[in-house]
Amino acid sequence: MPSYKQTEIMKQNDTIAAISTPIGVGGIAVVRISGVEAYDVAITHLSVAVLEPRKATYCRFDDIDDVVATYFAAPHSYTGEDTVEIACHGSLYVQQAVLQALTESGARMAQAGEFTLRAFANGKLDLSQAEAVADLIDSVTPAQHRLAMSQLRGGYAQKLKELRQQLVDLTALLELELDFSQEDVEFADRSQLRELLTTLHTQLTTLIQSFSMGNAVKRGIPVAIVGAPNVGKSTLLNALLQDDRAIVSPVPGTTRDTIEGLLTLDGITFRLIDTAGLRETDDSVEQLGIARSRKAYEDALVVLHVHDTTEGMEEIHTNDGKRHIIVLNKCDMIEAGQREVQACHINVSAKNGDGLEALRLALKEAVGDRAADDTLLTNSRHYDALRKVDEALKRVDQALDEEMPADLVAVDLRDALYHLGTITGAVASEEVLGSIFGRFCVGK
Ligand SMILES: Nc1nc2c(ncn2[C@@H]2O[C@H](COP(=O)(O)OP(=O)(O)OP(=O)(O)O)[C@@H](O)[C@H]2O)c(=O)[nH]1
Ligand SMILES: [Mg+2]
Repeated sequence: MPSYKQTEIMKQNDTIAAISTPIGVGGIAVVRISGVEAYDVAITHLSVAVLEPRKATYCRFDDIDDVVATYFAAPHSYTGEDTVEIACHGSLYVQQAVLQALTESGARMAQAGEFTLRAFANGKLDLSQAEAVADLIDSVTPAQHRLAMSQLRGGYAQKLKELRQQLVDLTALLELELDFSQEDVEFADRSQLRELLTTLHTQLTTLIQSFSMGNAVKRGIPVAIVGAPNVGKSTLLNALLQDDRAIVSPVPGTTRDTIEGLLTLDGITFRLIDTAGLRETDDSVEQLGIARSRKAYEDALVVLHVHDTTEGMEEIHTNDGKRHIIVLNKCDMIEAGQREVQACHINVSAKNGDGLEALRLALKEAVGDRAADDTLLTNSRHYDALRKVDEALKRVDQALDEEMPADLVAVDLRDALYHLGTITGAVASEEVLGSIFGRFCVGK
């Protein structure tokens, strides 16, 4: 992992270049060059005399390739510096030759994430937005994409701004009191301060609590499929995924290991986990599988309890914060009129697909609006920082209770502001920057 010294961030008078498209052969590849000399370095290789800003220019790059060059003049570029993007043919040879030509005439190879680091250093992005860019690049599911976009410029980014503003207001109010006390004036009314603090605390708590949901949404909401052997759990998994993922057989105890698959419904991704059927057994392999089933159950936010409808079922009474859905499978084996119909039960036939639509609906309802919220907290670094803000605010609250002098209260408030600042990078350590930008590939 590269280490970013503060001095390195400040020192940006060199020009960097990298291939910004993925390694491999493609239709086209983009080589990017950024820095004070980007334009001069690029133009020496091109068959045109000038590049106009923001115009794509078709020209020749040395005798290597026909390319399209686009010049973004500072500060109107991703990095905030002069940048030239050269789109060449996607041959490995051409990409490397173009990059090499640029580095031989004054640019140096960029480190991982260095373009985005420069964007941060030039105030184009704050730290949480830079992290969102990494998440956006990594996003595979619609939910990951939505959360990354929200962190980049959506509800979540807005929420952080609001929190910061409220903290600043609070501090200002307290400093007013500090000013007064210097003039030896008694400033007794702290009720407004209290009110602001309470509002702030409530919002902060909601955000902190959204972390478990945020994480689940990002990775896929864990849904455990549990039940006795042979009830049709694996058949149900396959039917929901529309894929022949798990082995199905009439032999009880077929599934030994947990088997996962992703299912996306209306933009929400669920991580379905088929498990080994729960029963008493002497088979040591099956026992291991059953232990894994229990673990999958514990970690799940939603549990599908599958029963064979011809065999009856037990009621479930739990209050563990999970959503429980009772699935009566093999409904094709009994007459429609004889099916048990209760609101919390869903009759399905994993075999012929009956009732699967109702089950999908129940899955969506189980997470409901919570998963669609775009102010969910998903980043563990932010989570840690917000917890520290929370602790500092609790100390402020206590100090107010104990009627501490304003300057003591102010210390904790500033502490809260400091920790909030670490999220956006208003205050950032080398270590933090290194771990964030080290996540990127070269060229980003
Ligand atoms: N008629 C009918 N048979 C089904 C249905 N679903 C599953 N089966 C059959 O039930 C048997 C067991 O199915 P599995 O999906 O392997 O059951 P399981 O719950 O995963 O079993 P274990 O992995 O052993 O715990 C197979 O013969 C399936 O074809 C259904 O909806 N209707
Ligand atoms: Mg199975």
